[in-house]
Amino acid sequence: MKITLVNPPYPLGVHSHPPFIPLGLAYLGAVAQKAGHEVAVIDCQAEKLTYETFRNRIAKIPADVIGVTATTLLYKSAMQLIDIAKQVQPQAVTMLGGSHGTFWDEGALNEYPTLDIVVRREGEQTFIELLDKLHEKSSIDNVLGITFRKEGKIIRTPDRPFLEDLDSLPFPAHDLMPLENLKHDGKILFPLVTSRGCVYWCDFCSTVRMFGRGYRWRSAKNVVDEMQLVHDKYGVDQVTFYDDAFSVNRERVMKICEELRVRKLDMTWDCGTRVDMVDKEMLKTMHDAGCFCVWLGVESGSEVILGAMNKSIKLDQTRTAFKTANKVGLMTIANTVIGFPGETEQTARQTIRFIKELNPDSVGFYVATPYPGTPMYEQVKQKGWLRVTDFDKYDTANPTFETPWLSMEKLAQIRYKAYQEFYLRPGYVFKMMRRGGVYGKAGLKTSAAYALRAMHLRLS
Ligand code: B12
Ligand code: SF4
Repeated sequence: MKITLVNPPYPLGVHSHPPFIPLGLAYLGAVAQKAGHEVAVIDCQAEKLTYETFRNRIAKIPADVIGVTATTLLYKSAMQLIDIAKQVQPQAVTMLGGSHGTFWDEGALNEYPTLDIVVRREGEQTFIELLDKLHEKSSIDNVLGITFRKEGKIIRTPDRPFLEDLDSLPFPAHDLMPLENLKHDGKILFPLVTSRGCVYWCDFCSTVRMFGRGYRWRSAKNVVDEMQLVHDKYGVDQVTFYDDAFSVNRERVMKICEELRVRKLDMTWDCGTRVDMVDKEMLKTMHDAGCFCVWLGVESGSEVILGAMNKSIKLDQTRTAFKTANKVGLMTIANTVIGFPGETEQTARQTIRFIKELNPDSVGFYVATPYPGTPMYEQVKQKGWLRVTDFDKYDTANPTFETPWLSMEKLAQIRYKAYQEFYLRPGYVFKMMRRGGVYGKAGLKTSAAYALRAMHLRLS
């Protein structure tokens, strides 16, 4: 069968990121190719396509199946593409997958008659089984993990059990991607996902509900084989790990580092994990094996809010993780969530103070956003706090709900002040000057942008 997989563009006017290889589509492309299908990918972000230019592009690729991926932020954009695809190629079966459709399956099918099937959660096995059934023109009623329309009704089949052996997956089909358009400073940053799922259950997190409460991982050999492949095939010397919690299995991390050492694979990499899942020996081993930066989930500087989030960490664990990472020479990036239900101006200020104390190399102050499928979404809806229902605005830069303790306006101000206070500290500027290189420059650029904005506001 002929399959076209599509990464939608960002909605206009939202905070967008530079394009990266959409790994979900790269995995789906790989398994579909392995099963003998012909696959094309249209990456609207990398190719800078608008809805109109997408119409021309999709018209030129006849397809039996057109599958679009979407997070919540990209949902409406994805659905516009599905509308266009159905107009241009009415014979094609349209599918939606990803972290929004998984929890908005009935909503999507009700809102968009041009959508045929939603694939929920982890997609590889479901996709291949669906393609088989569609190819044979047989019933899809027994395919696990899908939601679809049948005789005017919406049918949801039971969830599919998660794939146990992640090593059985082929490597992502990078060659399907418009790699030339994915270069940053002349280089492509290849992402790897080496584990799926998480052992925790934070109330704001959509990913653990997508990939399950349980940690599944690829073997060290399989991970390093993929690193070796991108190194040898594309000549790259840096990769990034997209895992939510890279170091849940400490022994595996140590084995990955050992495998890199034995193969003398000289590559740099970064990864993200939890502050309670690192220790000095492991961080030092990671550093010696090419890791230059760890992203750590700090989330809040208030233990009350951490408790409300169900994050299961203590501030002292965070302090120790940052100190240790710095000591072994790793750069650190802190992620925080502000405006979680229960947050007050005072607890938000505690977070800002805490971040300044930790003194990471970079920080993200993400506004708590109620993604469908999470307990936070249910709570916000049930309490009547939700103010913004347009998913185009769910970019974590802008508030979407307000609580009795914090208004949306105040939260937006706090977020701006948080960045300003962090990046305008002389200590930070000196640290970035000392660091130099690409990362030092990036830090200084951010500081300069906040300084200019502050001057502009003062003058206007
Ligand atoms: C890396 C990453 C990023 C990167 C790169 C994104 C990219 N282009 O790949 C950057 C930094 C740009 C980013 C930005 C954002 N991200 Co982000 N990101 C991730 C992360 C950690 C990994 C993504 C990934 O590659 N996963 C691995 C692949 C294999 O999974 P997948 O894409 O979901 O695909 C599988 C299934 O969903 C399904 N599937 C997906 N699409 C389709 C399509 C079809 C047709 C079918 C059949 C199946 C199918 O099959 C795939 C294979 O199993 C995820 C968390 C996670 N573990 O997934 C968060 C995550 C996707 N991000 C999230 C968020 C909130 C954001 C931002 C809004 C804000 C932010 N704080 O940065 C922006 C929005 C960007 C956007 N494009 O929408 C949330 C999304 C929640 C939601 N409901 O929308 C997640 C789930 C994190 C979380 N903790 O909840 N992100
Ligand atoms: S630790 Fe991270 S991945 Fe795990 S549930 Fe919490 S936010 Fe999600």
